[in-house]
Amino acid sequence: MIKKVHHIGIAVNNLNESVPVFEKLLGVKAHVEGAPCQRVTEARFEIGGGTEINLLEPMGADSAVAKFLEKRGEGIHHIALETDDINGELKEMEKKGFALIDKEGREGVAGQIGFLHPRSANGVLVELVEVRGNK
Ligand code: CMX
Repeated sequence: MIKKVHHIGIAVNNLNESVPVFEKLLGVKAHVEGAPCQRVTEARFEIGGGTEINLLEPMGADSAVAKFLEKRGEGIHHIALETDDINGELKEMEKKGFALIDKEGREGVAGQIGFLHPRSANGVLVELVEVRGNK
């Protein structure tokens, strides 16, 4: 079952420029942290109800976010939906006809994560998250 929107990921070229913009917009301070497993540096803003807006700056040219920025420019990169059971949810999504990028959950910043391909969700990259310690 999908519990809520966990975060919205936004691709940016430069966190130093974008963090002040989003601090002004959201009225909260960012928590900035490297996420080498995703080849990005993230600035996370918690905006209530445990939902976050995450700015993503690529760590190098091999990052999925670098490729996205090159092709499409800055903007919304993915939405992340929280579930209690990442592997069960990925199986369910596959049964419902969604194309999986990850057959099984893998380690991410917040817990176990898995992606659905944007071609099966109206052009939106969807991440599923089972938050660490929430089970
Ligand atoms: N949202 C929507 N569409 C996207 C997309 C995105 N984020 N990224 C790529 N696409 C589209 C491309 O525009 C392209 O469309 P067309 O075929 O119409 O041109 C298509 O998907 C294929 O894209 P591509 O540029 O050839 O890129 P790849 O196939 O190499 O990779 C994807 C695309 C989504 C499979 C890959 O980026 C991926 O596995 N992503 C999951 C992991 C990830 O994004 N990690 C980043 C950080 C996440 C985090 O910090 O939480």
